[in-house]
Amino acid sequence: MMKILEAIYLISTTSEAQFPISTLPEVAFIGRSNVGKSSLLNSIVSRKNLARISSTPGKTQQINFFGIEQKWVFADLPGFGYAIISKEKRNE
Ligand SMILES: Nc1nc2c(ncn2[C@@H]2O[C@H](COP(=O)(O)OP(=O)(O)O)[C@@H](O)[C@H]2O)c(=O)[nH]1
Ligand SMILES: [Mg+2]
Repeated sequence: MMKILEAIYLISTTSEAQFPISTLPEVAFIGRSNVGKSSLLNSIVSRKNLARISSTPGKTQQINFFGIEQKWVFADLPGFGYAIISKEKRNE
């Protein structure tokens, strides 16, 4: 497998206006809370804690964007499911 050499944190946001503007292919990591989305992202880029992982569901509450070798954008999404957070926050 190809080794990814550069992975940089771009922004965390829930506002579409702040999403990175790019024509690069974007990979979204989506799925239920706590299934290992962030761990998978870290594993792909060989970094332990680029995307924050947690044993508590619902820790990721924004979309976290990462630039990968100026070739791709990875988007780590909050899980849907059983996070204990306010309704307002969830709707965001
Ligand atoms: N046993 C096991 N645990 C994992 C695996 N991947 C992630 N985890 C654990 O599952 C929990 C949730 O992982 P995380 O990547 O934060 O999930 P996310 O909420 O989908 O982003 C953490 O405690 C991880 O250490 C795996 O492949 N096997
Ligand atoms: Mg996560």
